[in-house]
Amino acid sequence: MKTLLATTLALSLPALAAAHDYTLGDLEIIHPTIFETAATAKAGGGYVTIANTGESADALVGVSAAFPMVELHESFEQDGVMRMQHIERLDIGAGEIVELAPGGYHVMFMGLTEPFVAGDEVPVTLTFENAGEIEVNFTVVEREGGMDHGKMDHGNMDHSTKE
Ligand SMILES: [Cu+2]
Repeated sequence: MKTLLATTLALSLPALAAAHDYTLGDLEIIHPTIFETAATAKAGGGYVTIANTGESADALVGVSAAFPMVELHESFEQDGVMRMQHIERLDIGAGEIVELAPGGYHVMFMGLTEPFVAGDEVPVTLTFENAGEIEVNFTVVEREGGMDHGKMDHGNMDHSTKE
C-alpha cells in the first residue's frame, strides 16, 4: 500500500512514536515486526513501514538475514485465493510511505528450523538502491489476527516468479 506522506504522516507517526525506528538518509524505517509462528512453521513474514521524507525516489532492492532463503514478497488475491510472488524491488517514491503489512508486501523468511517466539529480535539487512544498506532488528510479537504465514504451508503457495 502506498500513501502520500503529507496526508498520512501526521496521523500515523504519533501512534508509532513508542515503536522502534531507524533512520537511513531520508528514509524512516518504522517498527520492523515479525509475528510469532507455529512450532512447525517453515516460513514467517516480516513487516515494516518505510517513509521517504526526501525529494528523490528510492527502492528497497534487497533483504537478507540468517535463514536459508529471505525474499521480498507481495501477497495478492486471485480468484478468491491468496497467493504470493517474489518481487525484485519495492519502489518508495519521494514523499511516500510504503507499508509492508499482512496481506500485502512482506519480507519472507524461509527454511526456518525453529519458530519465531514473541520477544525475539531478528537482525535483518535492508538494502536500498540509493540510501545503501542498514541492519535493523525485527521484533517478534504475538499475533493479533491477519494473514497467518506461520500456519500456511509455504510450499503450496503459488510463486509466480521463480528464482
Ligand atoms: Cu511470502
